Amino acid sequence: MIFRPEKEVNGTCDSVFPVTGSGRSVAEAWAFRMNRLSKFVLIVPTYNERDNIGPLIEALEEEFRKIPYDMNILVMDDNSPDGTAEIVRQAGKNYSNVYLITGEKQGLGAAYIRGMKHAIDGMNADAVMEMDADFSHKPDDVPRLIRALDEGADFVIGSRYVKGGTIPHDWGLLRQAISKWGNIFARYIVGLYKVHDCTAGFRAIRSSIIKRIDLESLGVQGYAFQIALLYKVMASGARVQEIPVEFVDRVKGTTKLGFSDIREFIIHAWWLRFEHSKTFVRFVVVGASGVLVNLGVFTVLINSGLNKFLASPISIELSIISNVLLNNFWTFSARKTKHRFYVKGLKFNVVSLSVLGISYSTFVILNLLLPNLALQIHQVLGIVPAMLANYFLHSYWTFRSSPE
Ligand SMILES: Nc1nc2c(ncn2[C@@H]2O[C@H](COP(=O)(O)OP(=O)(O)O)[C@@H](O)[C@H]2O)c(=O)[nH]1
Ligand SMILES: [Mg+2]
Repeated sequence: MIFRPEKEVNGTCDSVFPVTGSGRSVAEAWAFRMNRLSKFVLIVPTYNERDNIGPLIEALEEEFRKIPYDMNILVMDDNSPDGTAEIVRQAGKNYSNVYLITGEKQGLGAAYIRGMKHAIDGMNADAVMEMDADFSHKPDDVPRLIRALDEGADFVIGSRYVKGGTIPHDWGLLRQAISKWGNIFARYIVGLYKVHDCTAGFRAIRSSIIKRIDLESLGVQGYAFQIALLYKVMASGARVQEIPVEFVDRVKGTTKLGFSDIREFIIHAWWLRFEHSKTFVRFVVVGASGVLVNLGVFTVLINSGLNKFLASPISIELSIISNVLLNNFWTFSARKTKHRFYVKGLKFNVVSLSVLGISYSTFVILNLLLPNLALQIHQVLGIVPAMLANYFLHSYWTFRSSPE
């Protein structure tokens, strides 16, 4: 259901921006660019935020007075049982730029997808913003995000993990771990390593960028939406910029982040990796061929009477050599690295030796702990940690692309 307040308010906005060095007020400088962006829709998803949403709307309206654009708030409320929607309806009577869409609870991502489609197709927004309702994202940071967009970025992230950005100092270890690991997954599993805060829900995005993407096909319901959207916009070549923000812990209400969101996030991260990464698929194929080389050589060597503690590292070494040759000339062949060949060679050797160490120590430990298992099983189990270490070290160090 879409609610539109009937009362119209004249949307004049007195600028409180200081005068810049050039003698032109920032508001004038912004207005200069009005032909590019003019209508903004700030989307706020809510589920049981009755104590936060009223004050947030007030605080945002206060900020909007400093921004010389057509600023609007679209609250996406999933039929919160606590009556959040009623508070938004009341606010809509005072402010003509407050909109509300209610619906069944399907998750944070589903709410954003519906909200963005309505903002762009139904309200003709030039840009949309994402913002939590719980004051974790400070309303007075909104102008900074808009300005970065205005200055040329396509996708601005209010980031906790760039220099100057912060997370709450009293955040529990579990909450910190979820946030940090979410970003580690997004950066190193999905491959978004150029962005430091991939899971942030404080963003300003040009509508033209979202129009390039089929929101319906993102295939996410919950918090995984943040990485799914970021992945697609980066793949489409959007200019992404992070600006530092202080993330404040909510004072009222409770977090809605649930186990099903975390599960969807992890599965989706791997899905994006598999679906889109030719590199990783090639790496897995090369890895499988390495397993065959490793086990084949190992079996031949022990059958010909060689001591198992010698046969193991020799076969590991041979499989590493075959893997790295294939990875260099096939898996990572498209990567342009600025390093000279000998630097790559040196890095390659360091990685190989550590991987050999990991694989061989696993073999020796398993041999001592579980002497009744077949030797081949010890040898294979040694491959698993080695393969992961091998991929990440080579992908993010040896064969890392140089920045353009
Ligand atoms: N519409 C809608 N909003 C949601 C849903 N889940 C969370 N939210 C809102 O999304 C924002 C972020 O959620 P929050 O619980 O603060 O997550 P956290 O900051 O990661 O702990 C808040 O404004 C929530 O009310 C949902 O399923 N539907
Ligand atoms: Mg929150």
